[in-house]
Amino acid sequence: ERIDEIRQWFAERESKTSGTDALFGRYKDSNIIVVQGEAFMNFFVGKKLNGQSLTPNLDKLMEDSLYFDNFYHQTGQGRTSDADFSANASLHPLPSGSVFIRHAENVFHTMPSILKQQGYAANAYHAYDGSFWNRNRMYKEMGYDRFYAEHDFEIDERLGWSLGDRSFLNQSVGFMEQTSQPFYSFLITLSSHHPYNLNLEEEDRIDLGEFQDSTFGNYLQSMHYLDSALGDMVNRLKEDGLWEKTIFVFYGDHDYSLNESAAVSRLLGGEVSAFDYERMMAQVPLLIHLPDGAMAGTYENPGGQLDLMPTLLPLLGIDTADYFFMGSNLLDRSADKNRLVVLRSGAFTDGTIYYTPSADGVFENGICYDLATGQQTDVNKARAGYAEAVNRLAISDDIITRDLIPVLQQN
Ligand code: GP9
Repeated sequence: ERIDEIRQWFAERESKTSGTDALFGRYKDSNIIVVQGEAFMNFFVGKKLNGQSLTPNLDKLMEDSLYFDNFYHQTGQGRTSDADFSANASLHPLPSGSVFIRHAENVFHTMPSILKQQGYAANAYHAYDGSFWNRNRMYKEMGYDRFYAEHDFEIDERLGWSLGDRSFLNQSVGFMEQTSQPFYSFLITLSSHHPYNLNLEEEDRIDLGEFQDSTFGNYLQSMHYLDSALGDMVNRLKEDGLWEKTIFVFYGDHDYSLNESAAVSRLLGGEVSAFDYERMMAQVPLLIHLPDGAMAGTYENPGGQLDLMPTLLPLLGIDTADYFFMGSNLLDRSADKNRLVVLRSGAFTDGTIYYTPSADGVFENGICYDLATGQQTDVNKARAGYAEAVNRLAISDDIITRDLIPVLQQN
């Protein structure tokens, strides 16, 4: 019975979208490079500190990219591994623990495995101990050809936990140059990990002013460094002739583990309400650069990490209808009226309201905000969304904990 209910949910969701977007298949056989940025949030993107741009390279990249500025991380206790799982399997992470550790042996419809069937090479890159978050095992199960971990890199820039992002991204592009095309490359940066106190070269430093010698200041500094490393990576991809053959994606993985709403208010030059701050802590940037720079602009429709695969695969001409993805295509605007971004906490948004659950789990005790005003509104406006959010999380949990994809696939 439960299997039928779950099948029904996917079938109904499918029938509510046109299933196509204007760009379907336009970038067939392009390479895909996805960079997942450690603790990289959205609130400082495009902002200035003491007259200096915090993210000058992303700002420039945005000029010919799609920038989703109402995009949410959907992670739980599995942090970086949850972001990876959400983006590469389009299911919600678990309410406790990490899917990478608890259910690595399961069958999932993953980005590398789907692209491998289309003749792609698929590699993962992360310059740290390969056993962290059970990646050695999980990446094999997910279908990557190879996982380039710490021992594959020359540690010629020691920073934070391991190799500095600048060298990591640069050496990773070197490996990609040796890889048959088309390829899918998934990279996870690391230098900007908490507690953010990096011993940086003078040229990577910015004047932190009032935030000097604070963890918040160090955070902004480490984000600026990652932005700079990304800029160098993009330049190298352009020099090497890969840029025009590649869909390049950057998104942040999760929040920054700080409670700094007063500092954020000062950075942004205006009082940030408790609700604004809560929402900021849930938002990360998503940038997609298409090979011909098409569709550039800022997109305000809400989205989340689960939407990555359903958005990217159609660009390559891959129909996602047969896969059990819980996310939806951000470029299929016919899906907007049914769009609901559900966070692991149970919070959700449809782009007009944002619901925050209460700790006791009673619907009426949660808070519903009207996004047009930023003010609290009648909680009943969130009733339908709440039922759907609870349903989605339960479906995803059942699929994962009972390894249901092989069963769901049977006719
Ligand atoms: C380590 C890195 C950190 O490999 O991914 O993970 P986090 O602590 O941010 O979840």
